Amino acid sequence: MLTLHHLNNSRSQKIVWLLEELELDYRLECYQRDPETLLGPPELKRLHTLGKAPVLEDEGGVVLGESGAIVDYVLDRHGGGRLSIDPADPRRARFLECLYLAVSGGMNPIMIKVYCSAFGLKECAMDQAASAELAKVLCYIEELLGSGEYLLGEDFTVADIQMSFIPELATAIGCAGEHPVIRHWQQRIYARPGFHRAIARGGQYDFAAPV
Ligand SMILES: N[C@@H](CCC(=O)N[C@@H](CS)C(=O)NCC(=O)O)C(=O)O
Repeated sequence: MLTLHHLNNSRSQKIVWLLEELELDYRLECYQRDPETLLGPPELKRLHTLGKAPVLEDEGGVVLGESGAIVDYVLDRHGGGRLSIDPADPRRARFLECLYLAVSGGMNPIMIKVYCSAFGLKECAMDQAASAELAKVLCYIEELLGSGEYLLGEDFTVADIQMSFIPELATAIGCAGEHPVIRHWQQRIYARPGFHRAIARGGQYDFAAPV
């Protein structure tokens, strides 16, 4: 059986959402951030050298500590084609781009801004450059959504789950900008029963907390 190690207020919430959408049987082990340092507990380090959440365990000694890889692994091994775009589908290339953007190009400017803020460097040149990059990513998400329901058109996929953190975190750090199309998409995806089950099981995510 799958075991997901989940830290409160962290990106492991997206994996809870994924597992709930797929209606998989899994064990959820919950950990709390230290209220002062906001770091995860030492137990996470005993599971995986990186010591961060999420960590996913599966039969056969699988222990994965990187959220993007966890998404790929779960879809490959347990997804049965659901929440994905088939490799033969012309939308596959865009789907892959979304998955990578959500964990790299989209998260990088957010993390730079979080660190700038934590180290008293708000509004320094690096912070401003990160704001400009984040604004581009938000414009691109809006462009991808266009007039479609979801990022890949009419099909809700894991790309919507993964990408959902970018505008949420952008809002939390005061860089959301005006993106009505993104707002409508957020309302649509957060109305899903799978999202509500994930919140009930993993807890409400406080996007105002540092990532
Ligand atoms: N690249 C990793 C990053 C994981 C990560 O930074 N997790 C944060 C929560 S969002 C964490 O565990 N922080 C607690 C700590 O560093 O002690 C992934 O996407 O899985």
